[in-house]
Amino acid sequence: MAGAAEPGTALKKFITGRARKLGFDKVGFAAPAALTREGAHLAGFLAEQRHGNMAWLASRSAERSDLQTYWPPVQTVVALAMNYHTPAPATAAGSLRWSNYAWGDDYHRLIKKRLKALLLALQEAYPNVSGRVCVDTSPVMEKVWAQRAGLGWQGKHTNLISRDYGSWLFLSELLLDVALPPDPPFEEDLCGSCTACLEACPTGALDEAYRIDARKCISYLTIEHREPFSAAQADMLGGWLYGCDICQEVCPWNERFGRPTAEAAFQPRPFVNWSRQQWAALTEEAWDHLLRGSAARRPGYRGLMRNVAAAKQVDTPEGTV
Ligand code: B12
Ligand code: SF4
Ligand code: SF4
Repeated sequence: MAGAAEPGTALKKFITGRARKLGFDKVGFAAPAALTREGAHLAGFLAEQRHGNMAWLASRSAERSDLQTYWPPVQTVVALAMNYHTPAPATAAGSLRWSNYAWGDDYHRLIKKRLKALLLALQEAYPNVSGRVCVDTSPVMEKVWAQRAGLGWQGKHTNLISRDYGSWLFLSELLLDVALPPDPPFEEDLCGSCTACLEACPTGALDEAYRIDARKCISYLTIEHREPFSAAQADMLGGWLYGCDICQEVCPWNERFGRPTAEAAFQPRPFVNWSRQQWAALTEEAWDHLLRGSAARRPGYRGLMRNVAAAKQVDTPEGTV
């Protein structure tokens, strides 16, 4: 374990400076207390089967609710966020919709690499410090830690929103075994009386403010659901082939503060506005080549083809969306 006498503010400055150089847009620090209230929310979510077939959420719920169960040496959570928003590519006639977060390269790989570089730089300067890097797949409630570290608040659509980038942020953490002074948590709820996301969700997945039923969420259905669709599930997809951005697109914080990322790796790949015909003609071999290094490999070839068959082309006066 690193020395408790380490000058905390200098270390925080070092971490923040390096993180920014590595392309992280927001950085904050939190103390790793057990998540009593949020753990109870997670337990309620699981008890109501809102997680669908994401058994991995349930199997490590004790670690999610208490970071010390996950990594006992933890004394500080460095919460980081990276803006991924890019302007929408022109919509071609007949194209199916593809969620912004997966337009470019796989964020898991990119961010993990940067987190490891951050930890390495830290250990070069402070050799006694140990750490663990987390992005998405670790049993860590990332939105909660981002809020505790002062990065933003969890909106009614359940995503973490910041004042300066809206919610188009990837979250990640560096857990450290050294105690650093925490930043003030983000205490405000800036949703106010707005309910735009709840009204816009086409499937009723946001059945209560701040709560999601993943089984009805297009993102879950197109990415995490592993079985063939029932007729009712297929109907829910609307024009979405992979993921869904509706609740974020209608959010006034994104309309006002969403801005293009400087990260070249997140720029849209050409296939994000392909038509159903183009997707339907894709062989498994071509899929393997096309989606190399993309987060959208997750449902596999068969899952994507299931989505292609179910997603609808919706015609509007402006063209096809
Ligand atoms: C499981 C998961 C999903 C599931 C479930 C979504 C969800 N909201 O939980 C599905 C597949 C649907 C999904 C979809 C998406 N996801 Co996702 N997902 C995760 C994952 C792996 C775990 C989240 C989790 O713990 N859920 C469990 C539930 C209980 O948590 P929760 O909904 O946040 O619950 C909190 C509140 O809702 C509230 N609450 C719950 N019940 C109650 C009850 C009461 C009474 C009250 C008051 C409050 C309350 O308290 C809970 C604790 O704070 C995280 C990564 C991670 N390790 O954290 C990424 C993550 C949340 N996803 C992310 C993204 C980008 C998305 C999508 C936008 C992708 C897309 N465009 O298709 C969508 C957004 C859909 C949405 N509206 O949430 C990002 C979000 C970034 C951000 N700015 O917040 C994360 C953080 C990944 C990352 N590393 O960046 N995701
Ligand atoms: S991602 Fe789409 S389906 Fe899921 S909650 Fe948001 S609007 Fe609803
Ligand atoms: S759309 Fe409105 S209610 Fe929903 S998250 Fe954004 S500000 Fe909050």
